[in-house]
Amino acid sequence: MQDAITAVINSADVQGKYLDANAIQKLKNYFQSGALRVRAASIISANAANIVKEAVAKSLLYSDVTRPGGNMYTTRRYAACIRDLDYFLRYATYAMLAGDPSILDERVLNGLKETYNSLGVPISSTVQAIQAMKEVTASLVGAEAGKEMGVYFDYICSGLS
Ligand SMILES: CCC1=C(C)/C(=C/C2=NC(=C\c3[nH]c(/C=C4\NC(=O)[C@H](C)[C@H]4CC)c(C)c3CCC(=O)O)/C(CCC(=O)O)=C2C)NC1=O
Repeated sequence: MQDAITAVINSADVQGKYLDANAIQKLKNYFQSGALRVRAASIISANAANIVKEAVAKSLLYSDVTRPGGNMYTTRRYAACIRDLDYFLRYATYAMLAGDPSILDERVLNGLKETYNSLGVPISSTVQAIQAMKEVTASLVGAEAGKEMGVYFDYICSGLS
């Protein structure tokens, strides 16, 4: 896993150089948004179950996926879907704290699309649910932090598409 700081330092180190103005600016932006990131993470962790529940209500409930024959039909599969959404929320929060998406590649997206395809988990409905989590989260943490979380929700969606 990388974060905004190691990303900047690794890239300077590869060139055997001190940080240039651009790298310093990246670090400044990251440190300046530090309090915002920590505050957002704390709001999200206190409301995680509700964020998932509201997002499901907005996007999946009473749709084809929850009806007989749908991929969320049966308690076991419904629970697996809720669990997956909670994974996405938790790992997007980690990535937002780190200011870097690499943890999503390593722990979430690696092999996920193939797993979903082989189990018939519909990607488009999953993406809709993640987009709904993005909206619900933004309404809780505010526009600025919501935008930052949105980067990582979108990252998961493009990794699945
Ligand atoms: C931390 C990283 C991580 C992720 C991301 C993960 C995902 C993941 N989701 C799975 C299943 C599943 N995922 C879903 C999800 C959904 N079905 C829908 O219709 C909805 C659109 C959607 C929810 C948004 C369902 C229903 C299953 C069970 C499918 C089945 O067994 O038939 C499986 C197969 C094994 C299992 O059932 O546990 C994995 C590995 N596991 C991990 O360890």
